[in-house]
Amino acid sequence: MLDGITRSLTDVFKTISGNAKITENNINKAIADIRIALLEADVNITVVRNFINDVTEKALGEKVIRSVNPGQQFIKIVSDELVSILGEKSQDLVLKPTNTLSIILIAGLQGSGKTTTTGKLARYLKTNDSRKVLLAACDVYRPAAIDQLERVAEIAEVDAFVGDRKNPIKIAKEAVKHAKRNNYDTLILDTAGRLHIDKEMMEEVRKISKEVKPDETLFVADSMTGQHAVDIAKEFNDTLAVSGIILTKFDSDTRGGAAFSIKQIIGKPIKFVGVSEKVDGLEVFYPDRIASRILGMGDVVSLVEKAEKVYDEEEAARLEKKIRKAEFNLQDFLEQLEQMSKMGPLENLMEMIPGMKQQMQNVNIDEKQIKQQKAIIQSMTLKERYDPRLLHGSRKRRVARGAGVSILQVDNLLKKFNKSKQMMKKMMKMKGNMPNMPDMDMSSLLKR
Ligand SMILES: Nc1nc2c(ncn2[C@@H]2O[C@H](COP(=O)(O)OP(=O)(O)OP(=O)(O)O)[C@@H](O)[C@H]2O)c(=O)[nH]1
Ligand SMILES: [Mg+2]
Repeated sequence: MLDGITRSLTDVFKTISGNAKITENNINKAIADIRIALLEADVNITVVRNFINDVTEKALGEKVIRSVNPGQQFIKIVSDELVSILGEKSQDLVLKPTNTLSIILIAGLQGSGKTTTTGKLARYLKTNDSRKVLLAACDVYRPAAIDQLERVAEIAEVDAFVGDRKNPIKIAKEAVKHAKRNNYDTLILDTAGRLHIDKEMMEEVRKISKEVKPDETLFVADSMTGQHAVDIAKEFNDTLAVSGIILTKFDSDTRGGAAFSIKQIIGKPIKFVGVSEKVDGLEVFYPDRIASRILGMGDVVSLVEKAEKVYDEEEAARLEKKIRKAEFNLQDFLEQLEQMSKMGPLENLMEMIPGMKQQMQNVNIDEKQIKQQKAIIQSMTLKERYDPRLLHGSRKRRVARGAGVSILQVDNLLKKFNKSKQMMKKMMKMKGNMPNMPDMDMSSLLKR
């Protein structure tokens, strides 16, 4: 269903690949085309606007890596941004261990695919997690709804509970009792859908939720309804504290906007997508795979990732040389801080370097502080960054104001910078004798 976006983006990249470097001029057309592609795919306008701003800023701010062409690098930037919009990583269901009953409440509009999804989810949890699943039919309004759920349960090879076939809240309550008594570990409640949001329906599902206190409340949205799905999801989320979204009919020929907008606007993750009418047509939602499917350019993305790694290594070598010659300046320091933020949470990074965690135990890593340090350096002119000795009186006041900090904080940064510069020099001398030491110890810069 994402073909439309894919096609438009492929054209965009063809245009930009011929250019020697990324400039405002040569990405303008590409950015405008991406904008149109997303709007045509029915992505929410605010989401599109933020996306475009972020991509532009990153594309112009990024240094071009020598071994890839700007078009390739631009694809990587767009890909990263797509992933961040879709939600970074896949999100599992959060259920209790199988010695207690976990409850999943399924809600959504009429025809969105709730009953079908209930069956798929049962099959998924049974096959992947060996769960003992019970389905309950809380839709008593549509004449054939209960029969449909029983059929769905049969296909998924799980049991169904129908209760008194009259009162959804009572059915839900009794289903919980029945499940506990018979050692089921997972109960999925299929609820009634209506054509539009109406008070009665919301009230009913809210009461069921209050009664059974579900572990997961999954909102089922038909991806074919585009932006409409987002508005509805918002209303459900206000009433029900939705914990995740399942986008159905992802296999259909829709424009795909819902997938982009829903996570951004509702702030809840898409956990699964429905990809067929069959019982096994449910897939975990992997943002990076979707992004690369959209771009149809997975190879390029991994090529750039590799090149970036080489680039980072070259950059580290360049810095090391500067430090040896005591040329390390605040601009380099800023670049180091940026590299560090790019690599993700510092705690994780430290864990990746053998022996680093112990060394860092007394060091308080504060990402907010890093942000502040970056802001201070960013408020300096290039000249000041190269020669911090210039920073006196009015210059210092200007920097403090620019970064929204006190003069004392600017002084602190400068002190730390000077100290670390000396320390780095010492370390570099040591490193000459110890070739296996990690490349650079930034710990002194991070101490409060
Ligand atoms: N192609 C495709 N069809 C789907 C998918 N999910 C559901 N459907 C179809 O959508 C239609 C409606 O599905 P139901 O599961 O009955 O929807 P519902 O939300 O339970 O509907 P009500 O109970 O009437 O509110 C059926 O024809 C399903 O086969 C999907 O992921 N892909
Ligand atoms: Mg149904």
